[in-house]
Amino acid sequence: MTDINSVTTLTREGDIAVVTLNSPPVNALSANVREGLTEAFNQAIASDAAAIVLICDGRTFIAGADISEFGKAMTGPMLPEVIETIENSTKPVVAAIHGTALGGGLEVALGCNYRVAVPSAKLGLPEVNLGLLPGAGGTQRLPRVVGVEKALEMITSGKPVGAKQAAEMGLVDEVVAEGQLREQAVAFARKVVAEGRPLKKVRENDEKLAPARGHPEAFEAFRKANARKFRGFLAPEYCIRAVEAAVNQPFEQGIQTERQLFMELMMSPQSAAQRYYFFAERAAAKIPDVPEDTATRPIKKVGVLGAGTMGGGIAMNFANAGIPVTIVEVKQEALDRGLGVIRKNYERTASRGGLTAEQVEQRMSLLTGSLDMNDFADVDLVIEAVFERMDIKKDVFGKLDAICKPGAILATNTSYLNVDDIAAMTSRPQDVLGLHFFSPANVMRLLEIVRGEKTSKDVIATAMKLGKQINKVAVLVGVAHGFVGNRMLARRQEQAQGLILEGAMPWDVDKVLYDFGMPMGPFAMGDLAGLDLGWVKEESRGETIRDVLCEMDRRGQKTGAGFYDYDENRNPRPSPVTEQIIRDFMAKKGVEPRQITDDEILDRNILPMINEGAKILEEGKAIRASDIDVVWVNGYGWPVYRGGPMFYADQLGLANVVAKLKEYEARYGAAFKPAALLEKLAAEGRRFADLDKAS
Ligand code: TC6
Repeated sequence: MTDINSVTTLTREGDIAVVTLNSPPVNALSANVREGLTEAFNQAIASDAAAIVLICDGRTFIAGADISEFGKAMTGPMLPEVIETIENSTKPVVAAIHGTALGGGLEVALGCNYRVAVPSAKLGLPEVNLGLLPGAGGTQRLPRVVGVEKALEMITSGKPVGAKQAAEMGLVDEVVAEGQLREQAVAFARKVVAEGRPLKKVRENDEKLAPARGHPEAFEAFRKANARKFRGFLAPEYCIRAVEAAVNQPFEQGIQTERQLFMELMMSPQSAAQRYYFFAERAAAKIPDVPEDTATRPIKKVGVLGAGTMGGGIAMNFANAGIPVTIVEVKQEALDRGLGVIRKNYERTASRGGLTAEQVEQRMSLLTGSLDMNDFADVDLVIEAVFERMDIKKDVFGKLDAICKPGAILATNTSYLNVDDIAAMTSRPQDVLGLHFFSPANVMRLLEIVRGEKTSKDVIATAMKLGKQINKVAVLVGVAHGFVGNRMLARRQEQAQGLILEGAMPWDVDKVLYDFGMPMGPFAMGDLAGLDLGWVKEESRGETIRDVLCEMDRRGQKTGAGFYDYDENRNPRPSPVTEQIIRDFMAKKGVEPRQITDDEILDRNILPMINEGAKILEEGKAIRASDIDVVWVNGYGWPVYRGGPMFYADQLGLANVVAKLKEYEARYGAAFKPAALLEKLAAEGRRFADLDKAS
C-alpha cells in the first residue's frame, strides 16, 4: 500500500490498482483530495496494473466539490484537470460507487470508463441547487452517456437517480451486491481486461447526441414545459445552454462554453445566495447549548389531538416515517372526515405514481382513530392541533398532563400563543415545547421548534432529531407572538393592507412580490387560504376590506371570488368589485389615492420584515440570522436565490437598509423605526452574517 497523501491511498489487488479516498465526512473534492487523486492516478497509470478502480471509504463516494472552497482562491489542480488525468488513462478505470456520487463526484465518475454501484447508491448533479451548473464536464459528458432528454432532466432538476435507474439509463454499467463493492468492482475491472474491451472515453461517444442535433425546438419545448419551475432562477437556463453546446459543439469547445457559463454563475449573486443557504440549513441543525451527543428520548408512538387540516397533515408525517399515530377527535364524524382526507391525500399521491396501493394501506394502517384522550397514555409524544385559543389549549394541556406517561413529550402546534403559559398548566414544563408545522403540514418542510423557558435540552435534541426523521427542516425558535415566521409576516401584512388604502390595488402589491420571486403575493395568498379564516360573521362590522368581502360572500378562491375574481379554473382576475370597495373605503376616510411606485411597494413589504428579524435576533428569539432565512425559504417560499430576508439585507447593505427605514419612518411613522441592532451593525459596517460567524 502507498499513502499518496493524508486522504488518498494506492493499493493493489493482484493485477488491479485501487485508488481509495478517505476524506470525511463526504469525500468532497477539496484541494488535498484533488492532489491525491492526480498523484495516485499518475502512479497507477505508470504502474504495471491492468486496470484501475476508484473507490471511497466512509459513508459515501465523492459527494461533490468542496462547497466551502467556492469563492476563495483555489490551490492545487483544478477539477477538470484531475478528470482529464483520469480520462486519459491508458488502462481502464472503474468507479466504484456507494452512498452519493454527486456533482463533481459524478463528474469524476464520468471521467472513468466504467461505473459500478451498489443498489443503495444515488447519482446526481445537484449543482443547480447551488445556483451553478456542473462545471467539470458534467454537462458535456452526461448527455453522451444518458442522452439529451434525461441529461437535461437530471441537470436542471438536480435530483439524483438510484443505482437501478442509473443502470437502466446506461449511467451505471453494473449494479453489484451491497457490502461487496470493492471485490465486485475489482472483479468487474478484471472482466473488462479479460474481454479485451476497447478503451473508450465518455467524451468520444456521439451516438446519444446525434439524434438531438438539428432540433433546437426540443430545447425550446423543455424551457417552456419547465418555465414555472425555473421562474426567476438563472442556473437552469445556463444548464440548458451548456447541454445545447454539448450537442452542437465539438467536445473541447463545449467544455469551454460550459466553463464560461459556470464562471458567470459562480460570480452571480444568485449562486452566492444559494451556497449561503446550503450551509444555513445545516447550521440550523446545530444548537450551541445542546451538544450533538445529547441523549434523545425514543419516539416510537405519537399522538395527535385534532383531525382537522393541521392535525391530519401532521399525522401523515409520522405515518410516512413508519411511526404509528393515535389521532383523537371529539366527534366520530370529525374523526371519519379527517381520516378520509388523509386517505384521499395518499390516494392522490398514488394516482400520480408516488406511492403503491400497498404503501397507501400500510400508511393508513399506522393511523388509529379514537374519541378518547386516554388513548394517549402510551404515546411518547403528543402534538396538540386544536382550535387556536388559549383557554382551550390550557384545558388540553391540563388533561394531557394527567393522561400521558412520565417522560412523554407534550407539544403544541400553536402558531402564535405563548408556549410558556401553556406549559405552566402541566406539572412537567420541561417536557413541553412548540412544534409549529406549516400548512399543508404534510407538504411544507419547515418546522419551527419552539423552546419554552423550561424546555429541557434532551427534549429539544429529540425534537430536532425527529424533525430530520420526518423530513422537515427544523429551526429552533424562542417564545414570541408568532415566533419567527408569522411575527415577521405580520409586519408585511400591515404594510400590504396599508398600501391598498393609499392607492395601490391588491394586484399591484401582489405583482411586485411575485416578481421579486415569492410564489404569490399577500392578497392572492389570502384568497387561497380563505378570507374567512378567523372571521366571525356575527361580529363583522364592515370595518375592514376583508369584512366587506366576506360579508358579500367573497371569501376567496373557494367561493369563486375574494380580492380577485376567479374563473372556473381558479385563474385570478383583478376585480372591479374589490376596486370599488377599496375606493369607497378611501373616500370615506378622505384619502386621495396616489400613485405608488413598485420600489415603494417592495420596500414597504420587505424592510419592516428585515427590521423585525433584527428585533428577533436582539431578543435572542432566533439563534442566528441564517436561521431566520431558513424559516422564510422553507415556510413562506422566499426565493432561495435571494438567500432569505436577512441575507438579502446583507446584500443590500445594512447602511442602505437603515437609511431607507429612516426615510419611511419620517413619512409613515414608528413602524419603520430601525431596530437598535440594525443601526449598530450598519454603523459598524457589519452584516448579519458577521453575527453568525461570531456565534
Ligand atoms: C460541485 O460539485 C461543483 C462542481 C464543479 C466544479 C468545477 N462540500 O448534509 P449533511 C458537509 S457542487 C463541503 O449533514 P447527509 C456538510 O456541510 C457540489 N461540505 O449529511 C456537513 O458538514 P457539518 C455538488 C459538504 O448525510 C457534512 O458534510 N454536491 C459538502 O444528510 C454532512 O452533510 C452537492 O451539492 C460539500 N460538497 O447528506 C452535494 N457536502 O457536519 C451536497 C456535505 O460540518 N451535499 N458537506 O455540518 C449533500 O447533498 C449532502 O451533504 C449529502 C449527505 C447527500 C452528501
